[in-house]
Amino acid sequence: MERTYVMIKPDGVQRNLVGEIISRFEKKGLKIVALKMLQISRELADRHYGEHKGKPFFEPLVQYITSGPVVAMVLEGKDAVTTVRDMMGPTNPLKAAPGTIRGTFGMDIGRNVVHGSDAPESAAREIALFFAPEEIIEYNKNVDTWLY
Ligand code: FUP
Repeated sequence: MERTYVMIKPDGVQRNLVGEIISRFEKKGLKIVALKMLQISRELADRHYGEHKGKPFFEPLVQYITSGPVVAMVLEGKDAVTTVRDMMGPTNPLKAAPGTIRGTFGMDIGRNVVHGSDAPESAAREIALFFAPEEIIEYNKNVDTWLY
């Protein structure tokens, strides 16, 4: 099963959307295998968003992501990376279809509520950046497989 890194950003926490967003992923059938709240340090933000260093939006992005607590999680399921990306909608919430998380809850590219890894390789990197191996829990759900 594929895993992806998902993070409810500071605006999502401030706006009381934590339960709503996690609930969407749970109802879809993705399995939560790690979950925690944390305050991102400047150093961690630099590492997480390293690919954007030097871009004009980098500094505001780091300011934003370190501005308050985030809720970090690892989700597991079939095509988890793409499934989460489709559920979030594109980076710019104004371009995101109604019904997606960003399309439903966002107005500003710099306050886009949620993060999800963009490829299995970045998922592996981001999971390792935010979680120690022992924080990721392997467990079975006691339902028939078709119930997820
Ligand atoms: P995404 O994978 O959808 O999170 O998007 P990117 O990795 O391209 O961008 C990471 C974050 O940088 C976005 F969530 C928001 C921010 N960003 C801007 O503020 N302005 C831009 O033009 C592009 C990205």
